[in-house]
Amino acid sequence: MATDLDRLVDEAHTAFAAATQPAALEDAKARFLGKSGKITERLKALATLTPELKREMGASINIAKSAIEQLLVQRRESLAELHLNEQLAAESIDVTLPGRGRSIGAIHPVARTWMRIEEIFRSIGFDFAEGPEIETDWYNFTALNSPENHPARSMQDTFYVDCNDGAGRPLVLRTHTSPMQVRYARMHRPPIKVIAIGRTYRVDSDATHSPMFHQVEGLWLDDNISFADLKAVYTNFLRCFFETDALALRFRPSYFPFTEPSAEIDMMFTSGARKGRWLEISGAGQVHPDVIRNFGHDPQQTIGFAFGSGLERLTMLRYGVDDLRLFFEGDLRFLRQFA
Ligand code: 2NL
Repeated sequence: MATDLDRLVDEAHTAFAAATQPAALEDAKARFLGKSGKITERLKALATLTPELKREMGASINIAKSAIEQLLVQRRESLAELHLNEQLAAESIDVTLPGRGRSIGAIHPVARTWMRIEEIFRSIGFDFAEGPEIETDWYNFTALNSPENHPARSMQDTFYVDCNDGAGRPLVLRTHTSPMQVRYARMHRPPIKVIAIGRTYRVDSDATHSPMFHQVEGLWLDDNISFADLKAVYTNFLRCFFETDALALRFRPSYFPFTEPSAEIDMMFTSGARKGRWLEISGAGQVHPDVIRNFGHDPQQTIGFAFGSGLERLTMLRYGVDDLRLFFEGDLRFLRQFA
């Protein structure tokens, strides 16, 4: 009989160990200690025995019963601990991991050029004007002497906005920053010394043209401003911008509807690694008398120059960038170099 009870205790031990969830353990408990469990059945069976045997067997069964109860308590505790450990492992926070941090941004090279230009021209007394990128046809073309049938005014060359200024006049994405200079010149009396920088748009997209690009334009008007002043101002700008005095300038005759005479400005580094060939850097000229009139000023009293340069071109020359498209692709490997 004792061996039968020992086997029963072993059986309970095995059954409890096999239960890996609290609910399964309680099921296993019922099989031994429940109302019709194996221990309970044996206790019930005592009723048919003699008092002598009843006492002896009862004591043995109770010993087995306590052993099973103890096994049950142990298994409950070990399951609880197992569950806690699993939970701790699953929900643990590794405080030694590095933080996510924030990546450090950088100023775009074209924006850097923009800021440098602003610093340089402010240092010699130029004001800065910013204005709309959507312009009327009058400010963008007519005021600047662009003939009505000029190809620059065609849909092939200019982005037209699909609405008008309210008086039926067409709106365009400005093709240069000049309309802002027209606005500024009409709001001020000479002397006028102003720079307009910003985004400009043309229907043009290939290896050397982007539909959006940046322009810087300068305008200096007074009663005696000449090409000599243009040369001095632009030379000073290039020397500051490229941080060298070792550069030469050349003016080549050219044509723009808004200036007369007009010139292309070329520059050349005269020493160092970049020494050697003429680089086109700007257009310029004496502001056309008709344009002065459109400013609301008297061309007999007011004279001066204007110039226009591309920011992307200046940036490429300064940092040695050889492909315009790099500025617009947002490739971090390129941009990080300017951080
Ligand atoms: C170019 C040519 C130029 C101007 C821009 C200008 C502005 C006003 C009046 C007269 Cl409001 N002129 N700007 C003048 C000459 C040339 O730029 O091809 N730049 C990249």
